[in-house]
Amino acid sequence: MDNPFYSGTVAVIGLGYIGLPTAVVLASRGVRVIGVDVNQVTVERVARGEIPFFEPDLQTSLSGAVALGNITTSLEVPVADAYIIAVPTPITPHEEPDMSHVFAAAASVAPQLRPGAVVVLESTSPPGTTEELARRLAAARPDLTFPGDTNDSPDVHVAHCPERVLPGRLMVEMVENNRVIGGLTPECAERAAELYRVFCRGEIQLSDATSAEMAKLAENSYRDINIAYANELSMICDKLGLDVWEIVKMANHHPRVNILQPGPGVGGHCIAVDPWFLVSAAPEEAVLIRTARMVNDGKPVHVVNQILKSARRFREPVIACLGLSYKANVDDTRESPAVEIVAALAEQEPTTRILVSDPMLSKLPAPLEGYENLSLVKTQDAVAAADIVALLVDHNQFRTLPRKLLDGKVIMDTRGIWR
Ligand code: SAJ
Repeated sequence: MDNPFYSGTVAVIGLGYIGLPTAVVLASRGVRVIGVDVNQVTVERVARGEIPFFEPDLQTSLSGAVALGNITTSLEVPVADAYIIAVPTPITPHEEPDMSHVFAAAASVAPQLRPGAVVVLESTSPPGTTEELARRLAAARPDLTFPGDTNDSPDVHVAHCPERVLPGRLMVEMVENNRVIGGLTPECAERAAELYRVFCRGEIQLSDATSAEMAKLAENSYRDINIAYANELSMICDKLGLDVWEIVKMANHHPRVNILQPGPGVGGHCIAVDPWFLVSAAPEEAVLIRTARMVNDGKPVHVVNQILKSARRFREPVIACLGLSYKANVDDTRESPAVEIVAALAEQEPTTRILVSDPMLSKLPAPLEGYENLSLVKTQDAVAAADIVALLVDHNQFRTLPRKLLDGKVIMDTRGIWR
């Protein structure tokens, strides 16, 4: 209990998929947390103890933290002992990193800094971002010392601590995963590590900020490349009339082979985005990384073409699309290949009825609104009315669907769960 952060205040900037669980975990350990977001609805809902998105165990933990009085929310960045920046780092339409949210957060943190403060960037960022963040803070606060300004301990410590948690297992992995913490100086890394030791039971590896940024990008690019390999195999198998799931299962019996699962494409706000940061940082060198992105981005088009090929066998085909989220058992539809596939079908076949079902969603996501041939219905109704059933997400509810409902239908199982 000698950790200074137990008696301090931590501001978490960004109450999204990473910031909110981080704020909740800190608050449930007794730290006073102020969650900051630019979205007024989020700020109000979290203050009332309501989660803005589904994640197992998040609701219980948030309710507990609110009841303890350890978490409050604000639209403004307060004065705090530590600041964790967990804001989105998307890509532009030209696949360049868009760091505007990080630098806007830095601009709002700067006026509140006091000597002794720690600033941690959690958002996945291109190499060099944490250094740039510190430069901007220093420019805004010439009255304070920053890492590199002095041989003594600076007034403000700055570090990068990339998140590694898997949506669907956030609350478990937040506590149990090992973490990398890269400081602008070793002392910065150590100060930030102190903060994360409040809740992190995994090993904390200390490094420099740019190496920590690079390590995170290497992790997500590694996964993207491996999924691309599975997706490329699936397209080769489609061409050759082979069962890719059987092939992957056989190949994985080799002691040093572990091929991932093919799917309809790669979605989410991490794997489909982060590798582009490396492509942007080293365009000539990142050949494999760019190619993997293109293979995975090409997979939804392949699935659409397969569905349309089957649809031509019917005079007035009805297509059921099961699942819209980017992966199983989450309600997040960001960069979802399923959404892309359904939108392309609705667009390309305006007279074909498309019935969509996702037990995790109560309404169609924005990109699918306004199509007259598209409706969100119950799974069993969608399947019963359909000629073609396209399984796009491997939600548990779809795994347990009675198989006899599928009799006589053309099945396009992009996740291989009904084999
Ligand atoms: N997918 C496949 N086949 C597979 C595995 C995944 O098609 O065998 C697809 C999923 O359906 C989904 C996409 O890939 O569309 C990404 O899903 P995921 O479960 O692989 O990863 P995310 O995006 O939910 O979380 C990743 C994780 N990174 C790694 O596993 C290296 C997580 O640890 C990170 O914290 C997260 O990105 C992040 O925020 O960076």
